[in-house]
Amino acid sequence: MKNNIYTEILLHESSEIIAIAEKVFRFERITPEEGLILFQKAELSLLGILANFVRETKHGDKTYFNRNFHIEPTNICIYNCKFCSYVRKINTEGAWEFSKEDILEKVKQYIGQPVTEVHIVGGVHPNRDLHYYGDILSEIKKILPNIHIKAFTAVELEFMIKKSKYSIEEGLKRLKEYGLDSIPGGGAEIFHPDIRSQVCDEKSSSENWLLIHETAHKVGLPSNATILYGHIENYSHRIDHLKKLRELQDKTGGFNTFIPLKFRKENNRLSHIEETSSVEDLKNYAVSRIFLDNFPHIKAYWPSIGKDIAQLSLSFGVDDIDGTIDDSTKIYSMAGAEDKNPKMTTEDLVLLIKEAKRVAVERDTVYNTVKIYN
Ligand code: V47
Ligand code: SF4
Repeated sequence: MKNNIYTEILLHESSEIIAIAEKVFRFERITPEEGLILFQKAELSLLGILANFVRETKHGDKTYFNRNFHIEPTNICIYNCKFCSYVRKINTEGAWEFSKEDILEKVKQYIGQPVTEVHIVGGVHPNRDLHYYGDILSEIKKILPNIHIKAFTAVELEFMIKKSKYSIEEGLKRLKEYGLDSIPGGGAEIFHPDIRSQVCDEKSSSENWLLIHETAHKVGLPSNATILYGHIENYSHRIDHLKKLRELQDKTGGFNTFIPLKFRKENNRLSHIEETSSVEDLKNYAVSRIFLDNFPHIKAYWPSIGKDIAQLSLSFGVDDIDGTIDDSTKIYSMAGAEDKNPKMTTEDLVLLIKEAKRVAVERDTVYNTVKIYN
């Protein structure tokens, strides 16, 4: 029956698309050229079937989430990426920096609560080095000894490690000693130099982003990866990005999750660009799932994409929807995302997953199962 339906759908596709689809069903890796063809020519319905095939082969109906909160220590940043809505210069209106005490007070609110992860990212503050942040990490671990600390994008790491005069490897090892457990996927944006030079010229190069993640994997820190899509890039730049990630993952196996981040246009210097449609967003999740055959997980980050598309994405290759968040991030509300106070209870997340006829699995950061909600 299922085979007949697939045949019916494939009847409407060209022979080159059918050949790619057959490769996916045979568990063969698709080439960058084939990835580009999928972006350019495949119907959304077929992409959904292929991405769902890969997703269900890896995870069945399981859909992951966690109990987490964010800390954004500062929006003061030495860089000025064109897409960034929350960056401010020191001593200007709207700039914030939480003191160590403020940060630790926030952490104390979670004593006795079943959160498993704190996600810490912010601007690249000119005066803060590795030891300043390292000290905060170790204080957090004293307050919540079992919490997993996923902290600092490669861009923040590059700066603080250099400021403290360490090599990348030594710096990451020092941070691990202070309490760092893994690295989030931010700062990747778009690796292709033609686009990177136009949207975030000054900050870490793609080579350094990849090197920092490679080194993190080497010293035992797993990480995530992102792409910022839907601004001035085209499909070939997206495929170039995915190719570089797939190659690094072949080498290290240290990435857990790939998180496509949809460009949101409010309050930044790319506001003249229209945001992508939902069809484009689903297509992007699906091609990412099909192309990144060596990434265990694809995440729809609901504070950025919205709850409805996050729910739909579960049929387009996504198996993870991030976590409870607890209204602790401003990055996306300042850039125009629908949810101005992003917060979901465990019950909300489970319901969202169950409505999509999937099985909700609470996980920790590295995908150990905490609880299955049947
Ligand atoms: O690197 C900034 C992005 C990222 C905008 O690892 C924007 O689990 C869209 O990386 N429109 C930081 N995106 C957030 C991030 C992240 C989020 C959730 C989970 C994980 C994880 C990582 O936010 C930045 C940049 O790519 N960003 N401004 C904007 N206007
Ligand atoms: Fe700074 Fe990050 Fe904003 Fe770029 S995206 S300006 S690095 S805070």
